[in-house]
Parts: sequence; structure tokens; C-alpha cells
Amino acid sequence: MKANQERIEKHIKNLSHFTATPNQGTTRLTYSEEDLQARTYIKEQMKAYGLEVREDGLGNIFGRLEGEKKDGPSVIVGSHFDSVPNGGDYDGPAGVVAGLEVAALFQENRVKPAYPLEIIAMVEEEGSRFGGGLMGSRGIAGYLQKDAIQQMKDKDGISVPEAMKKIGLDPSLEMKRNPETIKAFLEMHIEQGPVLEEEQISIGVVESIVGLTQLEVTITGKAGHAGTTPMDRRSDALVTAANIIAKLPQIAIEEGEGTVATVGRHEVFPNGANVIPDKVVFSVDIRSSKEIHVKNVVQKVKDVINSYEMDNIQTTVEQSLYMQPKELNKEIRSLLKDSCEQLDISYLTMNSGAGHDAMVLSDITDVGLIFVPSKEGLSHCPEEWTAIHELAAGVEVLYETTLKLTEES
Ligand code: HGY
Ligand code: MN
Ligand code: MN
Repeated sequence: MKANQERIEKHIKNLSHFTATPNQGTTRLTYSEEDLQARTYIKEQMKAYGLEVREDGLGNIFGRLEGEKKDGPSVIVGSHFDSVPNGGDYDGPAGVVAGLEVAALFQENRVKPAYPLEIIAMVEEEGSRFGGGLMGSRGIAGYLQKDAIQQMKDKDGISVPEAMKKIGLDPSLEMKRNPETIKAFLEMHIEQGPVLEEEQISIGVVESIVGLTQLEVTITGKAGHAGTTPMDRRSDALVTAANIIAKLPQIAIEEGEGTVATVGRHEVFPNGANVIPDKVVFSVDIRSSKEIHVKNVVQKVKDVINSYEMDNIQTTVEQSLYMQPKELNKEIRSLLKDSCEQLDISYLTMNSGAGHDAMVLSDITDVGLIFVPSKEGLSHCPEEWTAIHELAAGVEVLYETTLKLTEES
């Protein structure tokens, strides 16, 4: 069954318009005006494809096609639709559009599945507004309680429930999904790396996803006048932070095995050119394919930070996200490979250095994740790009696999 490339291209293009930074990539923060525009569009498309639409207690969007087995567990297909600041048009939306196209093909071919099909568009996978990340899928998996959600605030101090209400969502609804209502979850995502393009292979069947953690580090010193404070009487939070950050890459390099550490977000207070900074907050993102390396690096980073504690410099480290490495379901991996072979689409098996909602949902159901090529391996930047025909190949693999998973077993 061929996917409709015009429809796929239309959805990708339309979703790319919902950005706070036109001509400078996609910036679509969760529960923002741009989220609301994208959400409205996605719900309209779901209804057009004959799906029953609802939003859960975090604003994850579900479009449901009933199965013959009314109360049977659903096969869920989709991804996230939030973005990093100035990101690309494909990270997340490629998987949501793939879900929409699978639903369109079910409708076009009048498929009456035995098990229900649900298309999903999840929120706050990147963590760009509320920190941490994987929020939508962690809510579904039951890892987030209502009081924790109340504490999750953006840089302006707006909480998740407040932000939800602002765009007409209802935070009192249930977030957690009963695992017995899910048969499987399938996600298509751009690779965000160079392997598929370099090997000229169409599909990556993902075997495992790296373990990852995000730390929130706060360095507190003493504010002062840049001109009148002698150099030997300063407690400069920014100089301390810079000394710490400069040491982090070497910790990851020495840990080896592909371990990575990144300081991506960094805020200086009060951020005046003639003021000695009294506070710096920065993130540390640490990943490795083996959990022991993540834990080792976290400990070494904490030791470095503690070594800068002195009378006028205080430090704190909070862990905003921790995910163990995940191996994805073997049966679904072989179903995905069978679909590639059936369609004569080239594939290879690979591991993921990026985190995905699939790694969270693999704790409560059987999960499959496929990659499609990223041009020059670029992602999390406006240059992110995947050819429509490559997206279509991924959709066709998903469609065949979804047919198998939703039919009478
Ligand atoms: O950071 C990641 O790996 C994903 O893009 N959220
Ligand atoms: Mn991403
Ligand atoms: Mn993503």
C-alpha cells in the first residue's frame, strides 16, 4: 500500500507554520499559542480521518478508530508535536504525521480492525518549557502525580495546570493510562544522526535507546559592583560555573563507550554587564548506552561541583529526568523487519542516542520505533530535513505493521 506523499507533505508544511520563530526554525513550546494552532490542526485531521478525538489530563491528543473488539487494547501510533527552541520541522511531527497517514490509509481502505487503532500526538517530549522532558509519555505511564505537575513551572513561574487552562485544556482529567488498554505503541522518528543517509538505507529498526539523565545545577555567589569590587573580594557565580562546565566534557570522554555530556541551557542572574553575577542555573544532559556509565558520570559531575563549595559560593544539583537504557520489544522489531522485507524497503538495526517517548511507553506496553534518514544527520536546528518519499517509506512500514497488530490474532 502506497502512502499519499501529497498528504504527508501538506501536514508537515502546515505544522511547520505553527512556530514562534518564523524563518528561524520551529519553536513550539507546550501549551503556547503555537501549540494551540498545531493541536487544532491535528484534531481537525484526526476527525477528517474518521477518528474519535479526546485530550487527556496533560493535553496529549488521542484519535481513536473503534475495533471489532470494543474493549480490546489499542494499537497506538504517533509521536510528539512540541519542539526545542529554533528546532526543525520533522523532530516529532514526522511521527505524528505518520500516524495521521496510517489513519487516512485505514479509512481509504475501509479497514475494520479487530483491535482499536489510536493515533497520538504527545506534549512536552523535549522539556523546552517545563524542563526534564518526556512529560506527555511519563504522564501516560503513570510516572507523574498531580501534585508534581502543579510544581512544574516554566521560566515565568507558570505551572503546567495554569498553562493548560490558558489554552482551554482540563488538567483535572486523568493522565495515567491503564496499561491493559494498550496492545502496542509504534513510533516513527527522524534518525537525528548520519547513519541511514551515509549507508543509503531507508529505515532504521531501533533495538535500544540510551539511558539519559538531566541535572539542574544552581551556583549561588554574591552580587556586586563590577567596578568597585576588588578581584580578591568576589564570589562570582558565573566564573565558578564556567570553571565547572569546562571540566565536564573530559569526564564524559574518560568514561568512554559513547558517553556524552552536554550543557545546553544556561541562565545568569541578574544578567547585567556591570554586575557580578550572584546566581547561575545550568542544565547537564548525560547519556550512555549502559546505565553504569550514566551513574559514574553523574557522580563525577557532582564531585566537581561540590569541590567549588566555599564560604561564599553555594551549589545545588537537582535531577529533573532519569531514564534507564531501554531495549525495545523483540517481536515488534521482527514484525517491523518483516514489513520492510514485504515492501522491499532497505533497513538496518540500530541504537538510538536520542531519547524518545517510546522509551517511556516501553515500560507499560510492547513498543516499536523506526527511524527515517536525516539530511547530514542534522537535528534540533532549522536545517533539519527529511525527503517526503523517505517519510512515505516509513509510513508504509508502519501501516503494514499496524495492520498485523490490529488484526485478529
Ligand atoms: O533530547 C532528546 O534526545 C530528544 O530529542 N528529546
Ligand atoms: Mn528532539
Ligand atoms: Mn523527538
